[in-house]
Amino acid sequence: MIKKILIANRGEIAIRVMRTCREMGIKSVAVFSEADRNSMHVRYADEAYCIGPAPSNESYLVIDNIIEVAKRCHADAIHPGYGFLSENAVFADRCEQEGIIFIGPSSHAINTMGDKITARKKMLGAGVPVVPGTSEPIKDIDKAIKVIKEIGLPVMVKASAGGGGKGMRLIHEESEIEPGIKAAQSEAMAAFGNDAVYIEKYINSPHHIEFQILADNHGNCIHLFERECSVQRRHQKVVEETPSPIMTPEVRKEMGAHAVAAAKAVNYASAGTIEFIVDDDLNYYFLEMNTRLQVEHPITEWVVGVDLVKEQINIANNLPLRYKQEDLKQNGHAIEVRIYAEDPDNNFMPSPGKVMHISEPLGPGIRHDGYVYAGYTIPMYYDPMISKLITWAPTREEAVEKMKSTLKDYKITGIKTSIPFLYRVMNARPFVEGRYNTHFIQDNQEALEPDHNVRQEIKDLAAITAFVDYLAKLESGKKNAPSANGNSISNWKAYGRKKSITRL
Ligand code: MV4
Repeated sequence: MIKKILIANRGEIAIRVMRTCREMGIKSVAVFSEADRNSMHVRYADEAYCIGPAPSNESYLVIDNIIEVAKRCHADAIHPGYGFLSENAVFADRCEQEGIIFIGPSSHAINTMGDKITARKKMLGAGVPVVPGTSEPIKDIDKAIKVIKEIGLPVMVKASAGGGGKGMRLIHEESEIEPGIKAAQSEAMAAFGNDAVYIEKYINSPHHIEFQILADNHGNCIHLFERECSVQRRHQKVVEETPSPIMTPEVRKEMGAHAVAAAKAVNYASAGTIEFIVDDDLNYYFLEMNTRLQVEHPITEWVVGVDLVKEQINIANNLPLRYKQEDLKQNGHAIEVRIYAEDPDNNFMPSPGKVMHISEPLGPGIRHDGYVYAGYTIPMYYDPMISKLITWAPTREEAVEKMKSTLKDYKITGIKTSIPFLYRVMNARPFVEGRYNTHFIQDNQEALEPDHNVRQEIKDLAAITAFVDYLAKLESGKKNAPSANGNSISNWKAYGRKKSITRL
């Protein structure tokens, strides 16, 4: 049984994993870069070791240094968190060679799913729907043109070694096919050292819906339902929620079964996520599998009532899954927002620096996974995500309202954060009504602008003023007809007073 785990990560996820270790009576070991000496994950762990200078390719990504610490402190296992080495098959293999348990899937599963063309082929074999397209690397442009004519334009060219939006290209018309494929190939070579690209039919305005799965080393696999992750900005998720507002019980059941089939096709063991793109008619297609614990795992934990890190550790201990599919159900509604140290009112510029004050929200139905504290300086070397706020309520409507009031309660000074932007997302009508897809942020730019509420008030006032004017004109025969202009001073006063309470 695992008694000591090295957490090969930093920030909120390192602490998240350590909490479950503590709960399970497992010792935790932190590793840290020179920029992270004062980081909370170092303080939280039972032991901590420096593994190199600030840049992650000299610390959190150096396999030899991490393995050396694990051996020196006799850790039984390594949890990679997300990012860094979490989907590195070489690292998973190396752990095994060194007799250390990698808390994650096999290198075979990581490799198969990491290569998108191989993954597509596997899914086709397993009867999982994939986007119509090619399942071999494009070699011959004339053949590619023929295939594209069959599929129909527009299409996407994607790098086989890419994923998460990296190495993608949209092709609208025939003249773009040849240059598009060539450019995609050379970009893929430069970015990944692998020029294999494939083609998919372009799905317009899709939803991003993913299924959480858990699989053990005994052939058992279950899904823990979906997460709706369509609110994204530049392929970065901003908000995630479960259940998806567009899902039906029938489609959920079918997609869940396909997610399990996808995991079984690569003999998956551990926690994993199957990403689908879904169109408005709820046609769904496998996109990729993430072979790690994801940032947004807490919403699933809350609605399904499962500690995913605990299950990962149990699976790594070779225990059989303790849940059967029939045991699981979705209870209530959870929403997560990602809080970044960036300035949403200045083109999302990174805003590292010293946190002067932080008052984290508390209360029923609120979870906060973070790591920063007052006096802490956020280093500029890593991901700018500083925390995740999760709300739960019996209904979606209440979970949204709770998130709005929780964002109002959350105060951080010293740095800029995306909190005001997230509030505007929670307030935007398409989000409130649950009618949004991956174009949500683009399609609602005006409503998501800093002074939207103030501007809306000006527009409302203008409309009222015009209406009063109109009434005045209708009554123009009468004496002392009210003049809109005559009233406007008090309107501006009202506006000035309101501004301070409306503005976030
Ligand atoms: C697509 C697509 C439309 N059609 N593939 C972007 C991230 C990567 N995981 C795949 N992505 C997309 N693939 C086809 N055939 C549209 C996207 C896409 C997207 C997908 C999910 C969430 C947000 C997105 C934003 C833009 C484009």
